[in-house]
Amino acid sequence: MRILHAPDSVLHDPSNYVRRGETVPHPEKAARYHLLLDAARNAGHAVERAGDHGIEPIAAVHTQGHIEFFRTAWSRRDEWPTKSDEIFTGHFARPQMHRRPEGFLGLVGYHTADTSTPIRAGTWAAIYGSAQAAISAADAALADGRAYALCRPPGHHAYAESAGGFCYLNNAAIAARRLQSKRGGKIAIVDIDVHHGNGTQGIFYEDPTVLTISIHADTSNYFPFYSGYADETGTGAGSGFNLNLPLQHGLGDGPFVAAIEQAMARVAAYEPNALVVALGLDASEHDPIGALRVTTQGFADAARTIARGKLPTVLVQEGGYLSDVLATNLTQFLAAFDA
Ligand code: Q9C
Ligand code: ZN
Repeated sequence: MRILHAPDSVLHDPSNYVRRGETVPHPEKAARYHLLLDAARNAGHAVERAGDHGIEPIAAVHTQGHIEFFRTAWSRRDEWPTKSDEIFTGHFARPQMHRRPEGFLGLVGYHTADTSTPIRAGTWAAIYGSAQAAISAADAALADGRAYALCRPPGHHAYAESAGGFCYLNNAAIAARRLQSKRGGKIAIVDIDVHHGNGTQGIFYEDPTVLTISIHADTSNYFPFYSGYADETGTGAGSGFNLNLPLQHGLGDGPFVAAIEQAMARVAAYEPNALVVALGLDASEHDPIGALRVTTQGFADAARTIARGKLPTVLVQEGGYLSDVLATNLTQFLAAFDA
């Protein structure tokens, strides 16, 4: 399988964030890029640097304000009161308090939803490169039937104008719009990251031409908390085109793969022209921030279940954090997908 990646991914390497009330080391480290890339290369896949397709495919998903904010944020750091290698705020816009302010201090909290998406000198280059990997992989999937985008930073918690949950630009959503612009018609997104794909859901919530499905650990006491429930089914023209399949914490391969089977049955009924898989690997039993107990065999079964759909497919890396099995889970997923 072709593996599309962007070396600029490593230019963003966050230090700490607030998790469950505590400041802890940030798990979305640049080391993930090297580990996943080496794993794919050692497994014999064709590793390719992503092309530069410009801002237009990103602007198909994100607002101009969001893009300009992150593109220029580091160059505005003289507007930030403290000098450190990271900009992040404690002020966040709320649903009833959502004016986009002019000043930089307020803009940081307008375009981020939590403490996990700091801005560093290399953040824009890294998130732009990560999005380009998704775009290049979409093109590769239309040419070859499938491709893997090694996206880092990840994307599925990012909304049209809000970063959050380690995510800045929604790579899976960008890939979906790229597929749609090249191939036309309907696109499906199946998100198997252990966290609800809230940003992706939000981006397409009123859109019947992109079916969004997320399988994740129940969010009633787990990030992202404020969405991910089974009664969120879309709105307006998008009614009926969002499906959430929350799983009780601690469940393993059987229920995880069964939920993916249910998702793929819905995808088949929808008859899309292509599929995006938001491929988080943090449902792993060994993931440091996960809440499910999926084994390497479970990920291989998941891959076979998705591949049986026989759709042009872009696999977009989402979460999945450093552990002894992260590399193996990726290579076994890719091997099973291709078999
Ligand atoms: N108190 C992905 O896997 N934890 N993101 C936040 C908030 C954030 C995970 C806890 C977990 C984000 C792409
Ligand atoms: Zn995740």
